[in-house]
Amino acid sequence: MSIAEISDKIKSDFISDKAQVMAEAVPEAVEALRLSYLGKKGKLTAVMEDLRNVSKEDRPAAGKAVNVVRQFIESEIEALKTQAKEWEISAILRQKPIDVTLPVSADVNIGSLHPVTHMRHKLNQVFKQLGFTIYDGPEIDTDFFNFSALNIPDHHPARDMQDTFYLEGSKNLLLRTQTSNIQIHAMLNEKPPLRIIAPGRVFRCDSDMTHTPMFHQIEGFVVDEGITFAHLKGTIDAFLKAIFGSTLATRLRPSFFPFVEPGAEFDVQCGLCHGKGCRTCKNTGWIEIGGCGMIHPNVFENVGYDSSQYSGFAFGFGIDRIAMNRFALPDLRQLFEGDYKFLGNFPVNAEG
Ligand code: 2NL
Repeated sequence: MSIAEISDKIKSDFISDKAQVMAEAVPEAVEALRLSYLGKKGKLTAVMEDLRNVSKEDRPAAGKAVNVVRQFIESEIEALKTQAKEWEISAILRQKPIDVTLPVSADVNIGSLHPVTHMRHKLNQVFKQLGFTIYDGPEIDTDFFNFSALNIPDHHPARDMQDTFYLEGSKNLLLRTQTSNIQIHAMLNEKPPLRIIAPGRVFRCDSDMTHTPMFHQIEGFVVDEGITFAHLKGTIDAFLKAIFGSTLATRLRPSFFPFVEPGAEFDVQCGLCHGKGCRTCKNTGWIEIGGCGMIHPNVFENVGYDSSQYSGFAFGFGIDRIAMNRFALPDLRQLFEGDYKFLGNFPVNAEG
């Protein structure tokens, strides 16, 4: 046989050997195939060596024939190597199937809600159940929405620079000192009947163990025909029992706020001593929560509501203080220092 004929024979042998390898689909078979054709003792290597024995005039044609087959086999082997990598991966997958239904490792730190966020969610949920809608408003507002509309007189101490953050160079723009500004916006935008809560950040020039310059508040109000103090009392009692526990008593004490008449402060029985008196309630048996009252007719007038047709009640309290009480925190400021180690002590998630 001539070199060209031998080369052709090797090529057709290779094609059937390759088919065999493809059928086996084992990565090692590819290397074995390569060695048996292109290795030191390979079939094609042997033919290349035989070229030396071919006469000078026939050698170029014979060499060309061998080379064509060699290039063919080399490129086929390269393609098989790529294929072998896939076989390798499928072999691994067959050996160790990955169970995608397994739970994530227990020591992954998924974090938790900030105590104030948790409390805010909880309060929103309770008030939603009582039929309230959540309303939002601006943290920077004008004197009208924060003070005048609320019947706070021009020379009230709350308007003092020492208590309120005014924007630089402004006597009119300020950081709201309570979320009541939201209620004024709501009353100007909507018509009664209204049942709204306004949660948000508020700002006051104050900082010590029990005061931070920024804190969180919820104010709520109801406006309709025939709203009485009894509705106020029932609502306060219902939400305090939902947050602090249904076995604790609640009470109202007469108090004064310019935006309500009559006004009151509300307390819940101390959950630690059940009213007996302890350090947390300073031996009074009660925890002070917030203020409330019947909306002052002047406030209605300021937003264009007819106070002979409508009446309403309003209330306000700090979210942070409630979080402090529920989580037994000694220092309010800890809530806003952003210390991961501290916050990690309160592993509450969205379900509470
Ligand atoms: C507090 C203050 C109170 C209100 C808030 C209110 C809002 C409007 C009209 C009338 Cl728009 N009143 N809010 C009323 C009484 C007390 O609480 O945060 N005390 C701790």
